[in-house]
Parts: sequence; C-alpha cells; structure tokens
Amino acid sequence: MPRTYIGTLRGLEDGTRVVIYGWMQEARIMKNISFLILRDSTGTIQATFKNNEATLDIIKRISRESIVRVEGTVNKKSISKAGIEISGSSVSVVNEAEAPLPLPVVDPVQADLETRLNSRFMDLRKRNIAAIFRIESSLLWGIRSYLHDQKFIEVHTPKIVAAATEGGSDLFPVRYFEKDAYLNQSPQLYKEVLMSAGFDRVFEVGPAFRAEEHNTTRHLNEFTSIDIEMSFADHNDAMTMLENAIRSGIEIAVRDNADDFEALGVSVSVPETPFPRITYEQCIDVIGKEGIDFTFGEDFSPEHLRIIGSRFSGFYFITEWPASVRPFYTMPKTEDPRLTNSFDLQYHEIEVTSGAQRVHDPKMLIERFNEKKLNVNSFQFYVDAFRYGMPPHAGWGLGLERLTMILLGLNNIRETTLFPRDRTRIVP
Ligand code: AMO
Repeated sequence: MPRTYIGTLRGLEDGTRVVIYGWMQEARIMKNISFLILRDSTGTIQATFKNNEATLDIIKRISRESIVRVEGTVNKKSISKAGIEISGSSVSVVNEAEAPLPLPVVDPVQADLETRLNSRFMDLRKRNIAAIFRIESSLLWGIRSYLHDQKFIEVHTPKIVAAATEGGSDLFPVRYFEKDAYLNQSPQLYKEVLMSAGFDRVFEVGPAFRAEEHNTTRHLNEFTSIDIEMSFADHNDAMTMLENAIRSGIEIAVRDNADDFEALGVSVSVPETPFPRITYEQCIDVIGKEGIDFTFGEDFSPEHLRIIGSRFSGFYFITEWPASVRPFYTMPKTEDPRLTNSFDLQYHEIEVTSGAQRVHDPKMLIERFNEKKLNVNSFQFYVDAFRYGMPPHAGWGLGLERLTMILLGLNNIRETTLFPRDRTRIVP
C-alpha cells in the first residue's frame, strides 16, 4: 500500500485504510488502549491501538523519535482535540532511535542556541524551527519566479577565485594546486562580465564567503547571496526590480505558508511598493537632529542606523552614498562625483541589500581602481570585458538569511541558516 502523508488525512473519507510512516513523538499506554503520536514532514497525528499482546509488546519498546510504520483506518469521529485520528491495526519499527535523545523535540523549555546548533538535525524536527526554512524556501521561490518572469536568466559563477571584490581583508584563502586562490565574496565581477557577454539580465543564488572576524547576530562567514545584474539600466531601475522582487517573495510566502507563520506566531503582511527613498545626506540631517556629530564621507555606525531606522516602519532605501564608502565599481553621480548612484535597502536598522549603477567606461574604471589603491593587474579579466563594448548596467546583492531574519523578526541570523558558519563554528 502506498504511503499517506499525515497532512492529507483530513481530505480522506472516514474509514479509509492508510499506511503512515513517521517519527514516533510520544507514546501513552493505558489499561485497554495505547496512543502513539506520529510526525512526518506534513504534520502530526494520533494513532490509537486496542491493546493486544502483539501490538502492546511493540509499543512498549518503541523509543521516542524512532521511525515507525502504522497501518490503520482514518477515524473522523475521534474525540481527540484534532477531531481525527488513526485507528491502528498494526505497528512496526522501521529504524530505532537511541535513547536518551541529544535534544528533545517536544519540550516546553527551549535549549540555548549553541546546544540546538550542535544537534541541528534534532532541532530542525521542531515544528517552529522547520517553519523558518519552509518560509525561506517560499521567499526565494517568489523572488526567483519574479526574476524569471522579468526575463532574467539564472547563472552560476565560480566560487574559487583569484581576486577580491568587496575589500581585500575579508577573504578566505585556499590552496589551488600551485596557486593562491580565495573563496568568492560576491559574484560581482562575473555578473558584470556577463553584461559584456550580452546576457542582458542575469541572477544568481549562491554562497558568498566573508572572513569577517567579528561574531555578530547579523553576520555569517558563509551566506546565501541573491544577486542580479541588468544592462541598459541604472540604480533606479535596479531599486524598482528589488522592491518588486521582495514583494513577490513575501506574497508567495504569505500565500503558501500560513501554517508556518502560525507555528512561529508571526503575522506578516505584503509590503507596499515603492519603498521610501532617503538620501545619505538626509540621513545625516536625521542623526544631526539627535545632537550627534557626523563627518560626511563616513559610514553609518549601528547606532546611527538605529536612529535612522526608528523613522521608518518597514523597508526603505538609503541612496546616494559617498564614493569613499562604496566599492570601486560604483558609478559616481554625474552632478556631484563625491556621491554615487548607489543604494542600500534597509529594514529598520538592518541592511538587507546593497546595489548600484556600475561604472561602464573602462577609463573611469581604471581611475576608480587607482583611487581605491587597488592593483588593476589582479582584475585583468574583468577590465578586459569593459574594453570591447560594455553596456551601462546596474544590480544588487540581497542576503537571503537577512531577509528571512527581518521578515520573521528573529534576533539572530543563525536561526535562518541550516548549518551556520561563524567565527567559531564549522561543525555540523
Ligand atoms: P554587500 O557586501 O553589501 O554587497 O552584500 C550584499 C548583501 O549581502 C548580505 N551580507 C551578509 N549576510 C550575512 N552575513 C554577512 N557577513 C553578510 N555580508 C553581506 C547583506 C548585504 O546587504 N557586490 C555587492 C552587491 C551589489 O552591489 O550587487 C555586495 O556584495 O544582506
């Protein structure tokens, strides 16, 4: 008999014969009957057995979290809280779980994050923890499908590279036969090269590696970057694409994951677009009003961003950043070259995306390398792509884990990563 998912039982008629496979969450043995709570990826169900020697003998020995097979019939007249159960006819153990468990699955007392991450496979069995990843998957699905509809093609660029893109100090070195190489910080250079290749609109979802020394609640050393690059476009086009992509991701998650939001006790509404835009200089005014001194050309500190973020209830862009705090590839603003055609998307005080119109003129690009005291020779393959017909272009990079974190109001980015990599953790 084929397997029935627990989540589909309600759609079946009373009395239908079914076979359920799942984890044995709980067993209770009474005088005449026994109860098993079974769990699969779609939910939990109670199976009730009339005690007889054969089944009782098995039920007594099933350890928590063992994989079991239960055969029985759907009982929709159940007096249980769920109003539905399985009247079990047979039960067998498919694979026994050892005891004691490294981490309980149903436990009113939450273990601390470190303990949970050490036994992540158990932690992920919890309904509210699994919900985070189901929602993250839908978010990404919605963003992907939006970009696909907008004629972006999905690409895959190398993660073992020879040069830095986002600043030289945050690189993980790797030995590449007789050469030195690094894990890529961002697909930046490659996505731009693909504009010269004539692909017009590309996106990539992949790992990005940052050897940042500090351990914070919003930094990972490996994160998932959603990157786009589009030709014949500027920063304004890129911002429009971003707000629409995020709205689409949230729309899909809200549509498809009602149970998961409920399990997390979180309610989310689809944000209205366009998102507000505020310039870097307007932000300086905002923090100035709080009596804080700030020098033009610096980056905002977390404290500054808290002040700015307190003015907005959701997503907003900070635009026109000074060239001093943006990478070499960022297009200066024509009317005021101290500034750039760049933006960050913020949610309250947290940055979720960076993006910009890029420099496309090879001469200007070389100047920007020199200004940033970078060695052009290390970027030869990139510069070459600008010399033989590079269209104007723009794009952004959006951190998937940050997006999930802010959407669900989680206070640590590790919660949104299956197996986080931080300053001290590379296992599991
Ligand atoms: P940036 O370095 O700002 O820009 O990164 C873009 C987005 O990626 C996420 N992010 C991180 N998430 C978790 N842990 C980290 N250590 C981390 N670092 C970055 C954030 C951030 O907003 N090439 C440019 C993008 C572009 O211009 O297209 C870039 O990488 O959400």
